Amino acid sequence: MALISKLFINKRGLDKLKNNLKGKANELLSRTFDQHVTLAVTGLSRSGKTAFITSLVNQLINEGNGTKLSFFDPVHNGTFIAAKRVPQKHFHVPRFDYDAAISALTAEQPNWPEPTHGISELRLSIRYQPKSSILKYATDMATLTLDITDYPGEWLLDLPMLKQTYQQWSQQTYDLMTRAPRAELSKSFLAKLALIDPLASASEELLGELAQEYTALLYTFRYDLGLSVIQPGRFILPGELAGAPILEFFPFPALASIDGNAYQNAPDDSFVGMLRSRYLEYKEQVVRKFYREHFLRFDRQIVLADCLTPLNKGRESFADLELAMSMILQSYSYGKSGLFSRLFSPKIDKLLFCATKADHVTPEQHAPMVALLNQLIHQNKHHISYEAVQIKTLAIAAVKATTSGVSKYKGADIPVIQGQRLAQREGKGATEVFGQKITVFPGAVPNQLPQENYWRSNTFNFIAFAPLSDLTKHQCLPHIRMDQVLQFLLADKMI
Ligand SMILES: Nc1nc2c(ncn2[C@@H]2O[C@H](COP(=O)(O)OP(=O)(O)OP(=O)(O)O)[C@@H](O)[C@H]2O)c(=O)[nH]1
Ligand SMILES: [Mg+2]
Repeated sequence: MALISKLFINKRGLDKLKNNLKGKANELLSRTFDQHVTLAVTGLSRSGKTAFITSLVNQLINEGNGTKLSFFDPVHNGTFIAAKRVPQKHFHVPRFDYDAAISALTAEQPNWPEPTHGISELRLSIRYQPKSSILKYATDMATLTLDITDYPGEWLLDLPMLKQTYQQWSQQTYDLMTRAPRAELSKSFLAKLALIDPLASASEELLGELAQEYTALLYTFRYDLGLSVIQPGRFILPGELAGAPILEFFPFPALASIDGNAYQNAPDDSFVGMLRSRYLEYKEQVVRKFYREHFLRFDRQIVLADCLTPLNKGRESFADLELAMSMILQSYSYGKSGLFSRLFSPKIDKLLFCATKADHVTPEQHAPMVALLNQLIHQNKHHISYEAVQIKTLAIAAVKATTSGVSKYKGADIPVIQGQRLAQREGKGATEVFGQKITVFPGAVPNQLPQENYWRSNTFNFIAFAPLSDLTKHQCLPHIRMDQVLQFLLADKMI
């Protein structure tokens, strides 16, 4: 009897041990197979990065609470379990302030999140039931760790500088500053430069003043004229470099007229010597460093583009967006001839372009929005060969601020949107909400790059809307196609 019970205990013990071991093995296996994705979100200032990340996080952590993610397979198939915020990976990178953003959107008097000025990070841990991958044999529950990075698209505008000498960059910038729409505003700055002997010994004070003037011009180009090509990008979005001398340089156009030898041998303390060394330092310590420390670890990239604001501002603003997009795209130009792949070895495998703020137009305009963004992207296709990178384009609204419907006008049905008007001082951070509710047809979006006749008869009327007023923190934000965003970016990692 004693022997039988001993055997029994042993058998029980053995089973326990086996189960324990199996559990440990499963844990080990699932840890080995746990997925990790580093998602980078970029776009020029005001393109909608903060709203996008806030909505993406909000949709995932509140899944099940009013979520409309029907095109996101893990939710549609019921394999999504839950998502939560966990401490981010890099403690030296500022935290993405989700709480401030969601508080602004869900306040009694709702408002858009404040503009941000640099890089930030946030980590989500997403639990799901593996159904198709090898993981299903090991565990009932797997984790996808998602690192999200927000960084200014302006920083990507600097990539082309890496292949330019200070002389070449000066010339190119000068060409831009002497053409409409920048020429008029640049006149007085360029006149001051014309009085300086580039080889004379530099006054640091004058150099600092002129750098400030150049920076002020860049702010005006961006926020008053609505232009997109701002170089160097850090001058208006310095991040942690605000006030550092590395940001105190500017283009010096007179260089074309000085002798090549004199330029090469210009002493370090001459005007041109000092400008040149700051330019070189900027390329090394700022541009190259950003690509090395951040860009190279991104797995998937979302590029947000607000095409509607430049369309509303007019031809020059739109043409500048075209140029900026082609500069930004150089960072994803992975073909063998691409500048980027010659300098670095990126690993991005999915690239999503989103035309943001789609709730500003009536739904049938979303297809033209996508077509327009595709043209902006593909006009550069002859230099770009996206080897091994999957690309998608979507028209989205991260936080939908309007409702759409149909209205009668002169006996005919016309599509309209309705929302609460917002008066906004772009770029300065201050926003003011008007209570006025309006119903409008904002106009048609051209489905290709607008030609001369479009600008002559342009009736597009972009209206800034306030966020809807009945949003709450623990419910999902209303959106357009954020589920398709999640499907493209994450679904293949959650099978
Ligand atoms: N209606 C609507 N407006 C949006 C949406 N996303 C952004 N906006 C508007 O665009 C503005 C800029 O959005 P942000 O998310 O702050 O843009 P950002 O790219 O983070 O801007 P910076 O931090 O300045 O670089 C907001 O203040 C809103 O007015 C959207 O989905 N719908
Ligand atoms: Mg932001």
